[in-house]
Amino acid sequence: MLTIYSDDHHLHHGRCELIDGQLMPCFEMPSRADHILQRVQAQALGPVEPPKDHGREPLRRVHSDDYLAFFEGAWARWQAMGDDGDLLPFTWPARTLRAVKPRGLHGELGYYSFDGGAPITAGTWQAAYSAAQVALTAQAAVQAGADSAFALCRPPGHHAASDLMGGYCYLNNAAIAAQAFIDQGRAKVAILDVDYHHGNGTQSIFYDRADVLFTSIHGDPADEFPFFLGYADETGEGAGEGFNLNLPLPHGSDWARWSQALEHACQAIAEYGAEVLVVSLGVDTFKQDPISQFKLDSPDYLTMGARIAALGLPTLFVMEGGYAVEEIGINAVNVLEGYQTARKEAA
Ligand code: OKP
Ligand code: ZN
Repeated sequence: MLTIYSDDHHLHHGRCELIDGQLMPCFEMPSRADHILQRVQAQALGPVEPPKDHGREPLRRVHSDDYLAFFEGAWARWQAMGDDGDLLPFTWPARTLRAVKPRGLHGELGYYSFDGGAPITAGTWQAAYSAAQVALTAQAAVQAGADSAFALCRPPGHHAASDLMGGYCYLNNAAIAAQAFIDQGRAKVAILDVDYHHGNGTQSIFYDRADVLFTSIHGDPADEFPFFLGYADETGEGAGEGFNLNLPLPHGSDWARWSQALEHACQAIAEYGAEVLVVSLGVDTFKQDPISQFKLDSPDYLTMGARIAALGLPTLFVMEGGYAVEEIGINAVNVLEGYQTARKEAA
């Protein structure tokens, strides 16, 4: 399987995040992608290639122009104010307030975010832009006929909505790739989001559309980030009614329980008649993940990959979360190896 990877992710290294009442070093750190790349190479998964630049246009198909302009320019504005720490929002247009767009940097940042988990640093735009190009380059390989490809994206993307950053995410790599498949002539694209957290950004981008089916298995938002989206009764709206499937699971869910939800999601994808599959691949479902509450073990990821392969669809894997840094490479690449082995046996 081809892997697309860019070193540019090193340009994004947030200093700290607020979690459980404490300032902690960011869990979403550069060594995550480094470990995955090392494992891809150690297991000889396949060639590793840099991204091609597909430009800004495919990003504009998913994100608003004003959001992209704000994100690209935010660091320079922050610097001009004489600051060089991480730029973080601290006020949001919650209930009783108005979602007007303020003029100043901090107001605008609150307008374009939904939490304080997405710091902007000097290199964040470039890292996120390159991650989107990683996704688009891997997408192009699948569109050109490859059975599968792995977009080793960092920062992740599935929490980012059309004009909102949050949850470590800025540009929605998986959504940008799914939209590229549509724009290149695919009629039905399925997204399977196996990250521990609900992919609220991806859901919102495709919520009123029938050409992209969004399915997600995640920690019950009643108890888990992002809290305000990801419930089972969110089934889509308008033309998209019936094309959004949320499968929330309780804290402590293990492979026995998780794999039932995977079966459910896979059946929905098969019934939908998808032509191509985008997997939002988070491995923060791992039992030792420091911020998550599922109990999957490393061998389970091989089985996960094999079940995804049984769908028989061209598949683009897009890296999302996973914070047990020592094991992230083993777990992520296990999914890809499980997939690849099953596809070879089926051929
Ligand atoms: C991203 B992905 C506030 C952050 C709260 C956010 C978790 C984001 C997970 N400091 N936690 O889905 O793995
Ligand atoms: Zn996650």
